[in-house]
Amino acid sequence: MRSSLLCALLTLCSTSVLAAATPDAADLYRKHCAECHGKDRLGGQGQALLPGNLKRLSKKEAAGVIRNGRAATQMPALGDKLDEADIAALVDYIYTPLSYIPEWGLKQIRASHVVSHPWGSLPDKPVYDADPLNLFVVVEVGDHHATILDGDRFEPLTRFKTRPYLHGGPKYSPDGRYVYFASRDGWVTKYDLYNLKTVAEIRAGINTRNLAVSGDGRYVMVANYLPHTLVLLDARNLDPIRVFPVKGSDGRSSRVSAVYAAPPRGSFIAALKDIPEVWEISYLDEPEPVYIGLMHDYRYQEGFVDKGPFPVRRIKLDDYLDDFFFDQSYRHLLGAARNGKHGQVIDLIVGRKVADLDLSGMPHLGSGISWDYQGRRVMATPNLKKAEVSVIDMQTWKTIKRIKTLGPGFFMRSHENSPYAWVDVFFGPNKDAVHIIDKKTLEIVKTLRPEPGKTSAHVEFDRDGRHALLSIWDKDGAVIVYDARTLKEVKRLPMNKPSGKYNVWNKTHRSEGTSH
Ligand code: DHE
Repeated sequence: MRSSLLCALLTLCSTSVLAAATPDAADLYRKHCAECHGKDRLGGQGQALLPGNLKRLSKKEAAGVIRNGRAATQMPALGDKLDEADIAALVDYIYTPLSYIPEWGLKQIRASHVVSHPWGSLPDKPVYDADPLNLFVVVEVGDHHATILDGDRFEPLTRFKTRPYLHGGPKYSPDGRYVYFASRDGWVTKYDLYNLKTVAEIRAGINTRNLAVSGDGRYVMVANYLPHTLVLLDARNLDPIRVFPVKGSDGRSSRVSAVYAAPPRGSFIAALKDIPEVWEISYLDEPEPVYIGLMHDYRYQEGFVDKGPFPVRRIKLDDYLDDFFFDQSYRHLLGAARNGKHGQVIDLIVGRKVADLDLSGMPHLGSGISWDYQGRRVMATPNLKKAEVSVIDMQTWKTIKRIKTLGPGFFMRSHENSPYAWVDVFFGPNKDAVHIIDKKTLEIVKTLRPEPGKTSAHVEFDRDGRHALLSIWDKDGAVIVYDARTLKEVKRLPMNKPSGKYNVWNKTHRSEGTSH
């Protein structure tokens, strides 16, 4: 009796010692990671955690991210919840290949397709009397909704449920009638802004970055992290046309950092995350000749890997690209790797790097803007790791000023008709501040704190540049309308964590003060 009790105690003891020595990684993952990265590690609000998607991160760095969080993302520090053994177990877990990764090719994409109102079936006239070109789409990530805002009266026209985890700017058709949203889990939604109705949806990937709409409005291109693909859709009903596997010349595949349309070039430009290449995919019909910039047909230069419809041109680079920006002519692409010390300028006509950029603060180039300063064009970008805005001369590609801010920022915005550029302080104790920079002097002229203690971020101007709209990023948040000249508050609209707002006119006219 006594010996069996002893035996039972010993077993209990050894089990708990064993349990302490070998943490249950799957359980830890379920508790701490699954909500954002998906229960199957295939991504959700956070990226997919699979060996193929973690190629640029060493295991040591991955442990650091789990312990300390990741700058400029929603990844929190878990170091106070997990000990070193837990962290090591989680690292091993996420670097273990899944026994099965679901396929997401044309067949699966087609099977997800829903068309509620086929192309041409709804009236061609707005169902409201507001200016359809001065609407704002406001994405409210707090409860996954979007509000359509009349940009003259600043009154909502409607509010509707979106797919969860929308990320990146929704993109408009060139006439401003339709808006296309992408969610991090791969859904593309097309919404008719005249009839205020969702017209079609399709799941183009498992874990998606963003989408772009061609300059002629005929195509939508979707950039994916998982699978490693670009997906081309017919913009009318979102029918899939082609899946481009993203592979380098050595057969290695890559996530896509982002895709944008370059309307003057008639192409989509995609930056790749795991291969140092930029891809340019022409959407122009053959055999129409294309003359751009230097007046020669770039499609017949060396470098295109195929010459069929939607030919892919590969431009080799020195480094990966996580983020990029175009000049107004779309001849130059300014790009940077998030962990890189320098950015690079790529001339899209000659197809190679032409300059380095002095950018070491992890620039958020996708959020950059440009304007004329003392007779030359400059671009300015916030930095995700440094409390400064970098201002770059776009002729010499030199950084001409570093404007010190109260903390790293995420978004910068202006308008042709405004003397000011607005930049948020997204991170740190001053996350409730937003700076207003005089574009003529490159000095901060005012710092607003619209809602002390709450993150204020992301500004977008109305069509004429007379008002600037700013978000309070909180479940109990708001969009605040400012008079863009006097910098006084005009109106406050309660909203549920409004992440971004997008003005139809400014986006469709490629305003120099906003992203396109
Ligand atoms: Fe974004 C745009 C990448 C984290 C909110 N973000 C973009 C774009 C890219 C990008 C490439 C441009 C796409 C477009 O508009 O077509 N974002 C990244 C990252 O790599 C990063 C740092 C890490 C990640 O998790 O992917 C990142 N982004 C965030 C956030 O944590 C933010 C603040 C909250 C969220 O929703 O996840 C965030 N990103 C946004 C917003 C835009 C955006 C609101 C659109 C800005 C615009 O005005 O166009």
